[in-house]
Amino acid sequence: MKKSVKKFIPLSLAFSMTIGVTALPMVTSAATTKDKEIQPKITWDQEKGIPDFVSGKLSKKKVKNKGDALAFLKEDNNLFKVDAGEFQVKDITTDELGMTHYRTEMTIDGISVYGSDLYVHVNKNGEVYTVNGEIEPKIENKKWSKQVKLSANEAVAKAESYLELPSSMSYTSEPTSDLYLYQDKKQWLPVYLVELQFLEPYPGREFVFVSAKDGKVVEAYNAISEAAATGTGKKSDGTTVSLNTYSSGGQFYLYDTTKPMNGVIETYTANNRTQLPGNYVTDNDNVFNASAQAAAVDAHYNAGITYDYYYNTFGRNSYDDNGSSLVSTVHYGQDYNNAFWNGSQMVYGDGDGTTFSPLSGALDVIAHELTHAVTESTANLVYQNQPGALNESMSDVFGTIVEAYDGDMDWLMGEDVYTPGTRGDGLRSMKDPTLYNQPAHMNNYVNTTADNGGVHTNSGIPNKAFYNIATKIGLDKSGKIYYRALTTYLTSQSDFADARSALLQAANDLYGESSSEYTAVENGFAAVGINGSGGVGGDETPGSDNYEPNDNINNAFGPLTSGKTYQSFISTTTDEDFFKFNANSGNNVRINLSNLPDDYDVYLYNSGGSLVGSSENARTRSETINHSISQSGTYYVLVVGWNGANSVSNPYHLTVSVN
Ligand code: D38
Ligand code: ZN
Repeated sequence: MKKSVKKFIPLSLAFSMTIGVTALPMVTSAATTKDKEIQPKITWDQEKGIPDFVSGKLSKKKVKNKGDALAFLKEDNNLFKVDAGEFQVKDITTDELGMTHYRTEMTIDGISVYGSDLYVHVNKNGEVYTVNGEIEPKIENKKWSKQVKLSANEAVAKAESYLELPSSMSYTSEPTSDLYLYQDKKQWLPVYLVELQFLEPYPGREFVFVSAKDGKVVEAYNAISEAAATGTGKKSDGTTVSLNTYSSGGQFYLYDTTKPMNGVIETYTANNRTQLPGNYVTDNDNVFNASAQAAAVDAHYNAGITYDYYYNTFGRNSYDDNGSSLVSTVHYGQDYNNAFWNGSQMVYGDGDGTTFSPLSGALDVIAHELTHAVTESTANLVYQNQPGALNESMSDVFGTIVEAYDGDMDWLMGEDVYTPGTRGDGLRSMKDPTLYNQPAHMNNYVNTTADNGGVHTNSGIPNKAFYNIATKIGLDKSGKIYYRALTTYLTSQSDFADARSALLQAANDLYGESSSEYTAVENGFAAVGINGSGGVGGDETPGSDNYEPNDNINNAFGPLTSGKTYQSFISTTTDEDFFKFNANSGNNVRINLSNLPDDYDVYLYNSGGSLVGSSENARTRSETINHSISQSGTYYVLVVGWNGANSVSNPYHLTVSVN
């Protein structure tokens, strides 16, 4: 509430500005000719047009007790005099200066007026020297209590259903429900002010104003955010860090409300069980230094750093860029040697103490998990085969970058928690994936059905490409290029070749096609055997099918460049390869299929999907179709093995010439 600066105001003026408050002959008489120079000082509540702080010699009679104080308000006081209702003394204190303070509340028809606290302050001599607070001068004096139709308990039930709280609530203190007169959109009405304190399903100190007339909620707010606190925590590495916490009911929680999020960063413990999210991690004195708290401190602190990285670097507000809560649970299961993102939150095991120490102790692990969430809400790379390995690689890439953002640069993943008894090792290496049984080149791509098609294995190939790039242009620029590719160009089915294209496009956008950054991406991928297959007519990669999936007319690869030779594979008995090209009416098209390892055939379809040409020579004889185009449009070429013919070792050569 805006208040004017404290200043002397002649009483006549005070009087004229006082609306709805009876005049003050008494105060004038209190300032008798004898002490005329002592004018009361008045500050004003400008919204209500009434004084809210008045100091001076205000009382005529001595005020010795509660009754005198009320009598003063009723008879002597004119500045704060109300037309309706009366005052009740709620509290009396006497301080070390010998002054007595009567805290009163305005009531009408026995109902307290919400927010109408008025203090009467009495000095050692029994003189009222200050009156301050808020009154409501404009309420009608009527039988408000007649309008009350709900009981206090019914109001609690209305508040609970308004907040959609579960039926089995456990309150941290007994709900209260008190009747007040309350102004809602200029209308006065009796309400129950219901206060509910709880920790689940979210930390709440909810104040709900329920109309006592009809049970409607007229106002509600959660006061818990006022409990934000700053504590300290001891991490598993022994360092002490500052933590954003909050206090409630005499306890402190790993609950961070300080970020510009819609949600919060909150950390739970599963208490070595597997129920998620588990229970809040609490502490009595906001110093989270017990050894059993270290895993939670690590998770909470590291989630904050990862949030900061994405927010400060890219303006990304949490994993979904919508400020959603970052929820972590530690002490998941028993001796659990892993960590994961479950689609809604991060989960960390304690490890068995030999293979792993508690996994939240590693910032790269936390950034890895959180990046799975970022990927899920952006490119949404499916967690299988090449897209799955790319998904893994993105998590390792940002695991590395976020750890470096925190001042700890290395090329290993999980080294801070993996095999606590062995120094210098990790789970994966970006620099040399082969150290941990990962391929570092397409020549060694692992075809497997295990681990969703080897997502944690083949990630070594794009990881090594990242290493190649980052060692040329640095982590900052690499992070920008990778983030842009992840959030702007990659899609759910993107494979390694698509990642190359996406990263090249991102590098082009940010630094230009002739920049050293662009070249670094090109060379970084070429060195692991991922060349320009995404670009039409580029070099082919031995042993890999660069144009898959092109198994039907709708995902045909192309448009092909006229006259260029494309190498690819019919890799299974049922594989079919579609390509497309554009041609105009009057063009002559020549399709050549050669270098055949087996009996392959070729077919030509028009844009309507009708067969317009074919070549079905026996055995490994080359195939040729000549066709003159009568209608402009997209045409489709189908390469297929006769009777299941295929080869994963020898690529066919396809050339389409449009003249
Ligand atoms: C090694 C050993 C034992 C267990 C594991 C690995 C051993 O050497 O004996 C299991 N494990 C843990 C991890 N990877 N495999 C580490 C984490 C870290 C580095 C992020 C990891 N977790 C997977 C992920 O987030 O991708 O990579 C968890 C995937 C779970 C999907 N169901
Ligand atoms: Zn992962």
